[in-house]
Amino acid sequence: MLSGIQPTAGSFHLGNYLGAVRQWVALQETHDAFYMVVDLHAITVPQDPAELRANTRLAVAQLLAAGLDPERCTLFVQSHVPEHAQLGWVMNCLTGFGEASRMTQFKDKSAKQGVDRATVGLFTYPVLQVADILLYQANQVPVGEDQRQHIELTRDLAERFNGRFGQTFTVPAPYILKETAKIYDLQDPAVKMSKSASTPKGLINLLDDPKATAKKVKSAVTDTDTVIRFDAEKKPGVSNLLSILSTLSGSSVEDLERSYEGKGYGALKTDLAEAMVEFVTPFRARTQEYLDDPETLDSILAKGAEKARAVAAETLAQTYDRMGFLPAK
Ligand code: AQP
Repeated sequence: MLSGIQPTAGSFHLGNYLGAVRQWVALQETHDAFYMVVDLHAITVPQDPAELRANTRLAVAQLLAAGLDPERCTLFVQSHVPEHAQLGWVMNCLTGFGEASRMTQFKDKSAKQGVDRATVGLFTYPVLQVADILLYQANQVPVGEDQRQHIELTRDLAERFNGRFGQTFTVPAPYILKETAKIYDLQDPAVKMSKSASTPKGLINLLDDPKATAKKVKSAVTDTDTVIRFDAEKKPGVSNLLSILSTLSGSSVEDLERSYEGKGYGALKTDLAEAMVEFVTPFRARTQEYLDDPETLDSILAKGAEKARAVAAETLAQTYDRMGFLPAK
């Protein structure tokens, strides 16, 4: 099991948490799990060095606050394991230019920046992601729906390499939970909640002031109907709120629909705002505790990098050998 998260946003948003990190916490109990903060991916767009450093520690603190346990999983920073960049180059040489050009995340992100400003790194970041996954021989990758195409690319490249050079890589599958595959913008429930595309009112950052979070929930866009029912097509706003509340409260969407029969949207929003505040208040406090102890954070990361490198180095050595690189004496 392998997954990663970018350190770019500062605070994780609700989509990151429900779509990915929450699953990471559950899966560390049942899988040999590798989780990383992907700083190499972060530099596909310009970064201020001091901010990147601070945001990387902040991302690690949030992952620990969310419940990752370094005794149960391998938690590390991508740049601490140079094999990522090394296998990334190999995978670049196996990827067709047209194939990489079809990645919709690149198209969306480069369109936002303007093609002339987009970097070659942004263009090939899905290929680096392929290397991230294959290095650990991961068979499952817990991600949100937006990453499905990249997992498909990973499968294609793993099969291509195995076909050409002999069985080397495990072919992974995406692990995407239907209920939280895509959390939508609270103000525009037709699009995913995203740090770069959402307006501040549509985006819930986990480290925001809980009062501001409650306010955003209460002003979420719904519809002119009054019935609380899950219908992603006709009632995207209400359905989004139901999905979020269902995951946070542990009640099924059907049970929630039943319990809100005859009640208005106000009741749903009030309960969701409460559930959010209940979740983010201790999360913020725990994140701060980890940030206040950078030595512990750094020692967790050092141990994580050591464990990750042991696996990554073995896969890379095997890959180089299969491709015909001379061994370094
Ligand atoms: N809205 C979402 N719903 C469900 N899952 C989501 N993820 C992101 N947004 C949603 C999942 O979060 C994990 C980490 O993603 P990332 O580090 O790549 O963050 P991101 O994709 O950069 O987040 P954004 O907000 O989507 O960034 P921009 O706006 O730059 O594209 C991934 O597993 C992702 O699927």
